[in-house]
Amino acid sequence: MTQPTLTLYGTPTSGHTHRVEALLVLLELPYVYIEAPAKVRATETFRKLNPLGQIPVLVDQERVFCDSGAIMIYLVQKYAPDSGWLPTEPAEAAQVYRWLFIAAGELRYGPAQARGIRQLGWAGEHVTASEIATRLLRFMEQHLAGRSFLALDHPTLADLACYGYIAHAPEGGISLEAYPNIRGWLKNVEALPNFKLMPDLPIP
Ligand SMILES: N[C@@H](CCC(=O)N[C@@H](CS)C(=O)NCC(=O)O)C(=O)O
Repeated sequence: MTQPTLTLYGTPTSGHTHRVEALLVLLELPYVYIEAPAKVRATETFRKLNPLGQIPVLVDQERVFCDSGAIMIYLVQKYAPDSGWLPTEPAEAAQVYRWLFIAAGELRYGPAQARGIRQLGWAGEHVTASEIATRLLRFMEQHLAGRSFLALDHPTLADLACYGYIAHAPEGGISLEAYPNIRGWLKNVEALPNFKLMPDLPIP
């Protein structure tokens, strides 16, 4: 297969960007990275790529892909369909999709929101985000009992989608101290060969 020409727009502190970048690295797909902080996202040029003004955005040749979950699914289906990151068997795939939707729901409005409020100037109530985070973390803790990875017995997009904002939850004042299964799962993800870490922000 010819090497793809992929361009990723993102920022280093964005967990949404991180999950896509981690996948690109794990799949050994070469890419160009363009940093797109708020100033860049407000430009007409960027809004042509994503009218929502959000990162990540992936451009593959002339085609533009938005939304981290959609981008990850696209990358696996196009470049690594047999890799196991997104199984084709429907019941297995559903287990992975479940976590992609949790990543866009409870994870985004819980741990990610709390970190955004504390670190990045996002608007919102920390107490509300904290409640959503606690509910999610309690569920994940019991779900991960006896499991190494979130969706299946091997790593999938589910793990990449959830890793960043869980690993960096303490930066938003959400402690992982009470969740040993979650901390074990984070180590399993970090131990994947070639796994790209997300840079730390100071813990408040
Ligand atoms: N559903 C989107 C959400 C992405 C998202 O919220 N990105 C944030 C940065 S982490 C962003 O671009 N926020 C700017 C904005 O919403 O105006 C995805 O999964 O890619």
